[in-house]
Amino acid sequence: MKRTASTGIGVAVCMAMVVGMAAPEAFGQDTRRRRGAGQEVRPVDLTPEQVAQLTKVANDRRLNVDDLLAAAKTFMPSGRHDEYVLFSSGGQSGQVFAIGVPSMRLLRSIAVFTPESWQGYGFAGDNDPVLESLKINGRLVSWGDTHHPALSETKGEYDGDWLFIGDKANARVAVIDLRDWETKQIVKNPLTVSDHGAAFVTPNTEYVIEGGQYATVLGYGYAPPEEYQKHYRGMVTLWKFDRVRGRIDEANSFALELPPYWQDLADAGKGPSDGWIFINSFNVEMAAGGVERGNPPFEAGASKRDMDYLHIIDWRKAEAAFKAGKAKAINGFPVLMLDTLIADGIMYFAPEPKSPHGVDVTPNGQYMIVAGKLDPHVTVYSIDKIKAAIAGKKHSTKDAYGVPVLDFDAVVEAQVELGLGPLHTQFDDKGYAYTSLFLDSAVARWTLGGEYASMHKQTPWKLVTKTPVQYNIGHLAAAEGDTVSPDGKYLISMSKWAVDRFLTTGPLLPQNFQLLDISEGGTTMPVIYDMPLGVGEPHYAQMIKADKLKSWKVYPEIGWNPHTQRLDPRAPKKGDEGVTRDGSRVLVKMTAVRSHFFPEHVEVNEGDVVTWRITAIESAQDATHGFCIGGYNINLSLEPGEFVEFTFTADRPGTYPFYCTEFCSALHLEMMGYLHVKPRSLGGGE
Ligand code: K7E
Ligand code: CUA
Repeated sequence: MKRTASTGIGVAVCMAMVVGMAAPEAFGQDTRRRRGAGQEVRPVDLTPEQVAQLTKVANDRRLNVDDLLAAAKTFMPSGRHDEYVLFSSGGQSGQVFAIGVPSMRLLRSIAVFTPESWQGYGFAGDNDPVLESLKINGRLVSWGDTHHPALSETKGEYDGDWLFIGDKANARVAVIDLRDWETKQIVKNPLTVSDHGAAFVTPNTEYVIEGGQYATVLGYGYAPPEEYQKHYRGMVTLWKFDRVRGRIDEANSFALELPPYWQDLADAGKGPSDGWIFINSFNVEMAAGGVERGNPPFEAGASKRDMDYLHIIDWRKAEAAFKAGKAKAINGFPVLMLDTLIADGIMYFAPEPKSPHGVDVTPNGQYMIVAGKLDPHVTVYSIDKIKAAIAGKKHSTKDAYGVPVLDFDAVVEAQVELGLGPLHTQFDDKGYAYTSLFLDSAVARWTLGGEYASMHKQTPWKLVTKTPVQYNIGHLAAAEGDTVSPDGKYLISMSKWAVDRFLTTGPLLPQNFQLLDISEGGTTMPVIYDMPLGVGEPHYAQMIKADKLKSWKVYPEIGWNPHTQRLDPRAPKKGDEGVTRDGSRVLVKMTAVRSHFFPEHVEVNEGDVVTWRITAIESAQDATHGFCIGGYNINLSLEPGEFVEFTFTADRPGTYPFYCTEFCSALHLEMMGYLHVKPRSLGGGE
């Protein structure tokens, strides 16, 4: 490119922006100081001057040596990429958040149960397929309470292909494709209103597990609270996952009827416990509440007994019973009833200290760790002992519905005293387990026993250290922490209260994600980062090695339909644009490229039903366009190669500018056009 001395830079900048090259040198910047991914880094050898400089910065900012080390462990130079990605639930925001570790930078939100305009999720005109998928019994339910994300697994390892997440409020499970990080499917549980133990996967993602929580009359039935024990029931649903289609296969999914205890979290067995599902429960008392009638409140009534029941379910036997036609349809969905579960030996209970929250299977599949929030211990169950107890019929009692209860002493391996309010447990590569202590506001590190003790030469089942966190930790998530081979290194404390950790943001405060360095063993386990997350209350998260993700940089072909994940024959091609009419139905075929839409004027009559198709004919990474029509509640994200179709009724006459909502280029503001809706009074719509 030729340039004159006086105007060269300006022309170069303009040209680069118009053709869309991301060419920083054209902006006259010094790019040499900015390091890129993979660029060579020279070892640090501080000169006395640099030491003095660093010391001055530390003292000016009142940082101590631990702070400097923490900063060095988490700082990510521009252009360098994080080693892990944390996929976190977004709580009441209904979304999923992706966060880089160790930098703790928010990389993206993924819209799941709540319409989100930046991603154009739920803003594609009338009958938007996203909004259709969010309807429950015909009513739009446009938010979710996301709790537990689950990465798909192959042989017990995260494979980086899919992410599942449950909506506690509305008993839904979503499927996210990790190639384009978009929600592809939402299934609504036809049995229950709300859930909690969702989502968890079996080691080869045969099933996505959705456990329930608050008992109800299955299938949206009705019964008064006096008939709680008779008519209310719990459930767990096994959603069959079809990897080829990348969808939950509803026709081959089924559920199990459970007693009206409040089932809580679930985990799938692996290795020696593969084929089993473990689910906690509380309110075995079947308290029906009713403070207003002089009854004890739920919180007291549900905590009277010392023991609740760990549900131990043989999912392969359950699958066989389902395939043998033993399920009964409730609201059109197949359910294996309690009598079948008992007769076929599909489900057993084991007593567990009262009001437990988490159940977590160790990486070797040998032990199930149950944390009882009202008990200072974690209780460790052994799968070998469980199997032996079932085979040897060591169940001297039954529950009120006839489910055999295995003898506590026959199945328990150890109880480890950790502190107040243990909730959830994660694992590392050094034979340690990590348990969140809600009431203590701490993370406890303790030793596993069995083969872990011999392998790591450690005293089994023993508390090693506790690190205080701020404050009220719920879940925790370790690097690859739910796999058969956790990485250690990092652990996130999902602290529920922040209180004084950040600037006060009004009475509503952010959550506090705290990063702990767990790379050293023993009593060293410092907090090295506090990340405020002011967008909802996340519950659980999973952390995957970033190089396992196979994310697309752009859609594979121009005209790609993300709903079907293939090229769409309806996608307008360049040169094929235009507006056609068939009676009162109008078809708009449009392309979008830096920096114009084609066509730029679209003329319709009041009352026309307009189908509008846009292809983003871009193949450069990050060359995303938006498309909005103000006043019609329409906004799209048109990622490179993407095809979008939407339909709406042009029932509001006027002159509507439409424009690109993503700052895509220097002439982005010019990337616009007009929708002309001719009023009936002027002959439109006749
Ligand atoms: Cu908040 Cu897993 Cu729903 Cu525990 S859950 S904290
Ligand atoms: Cu396209 Cu802004």
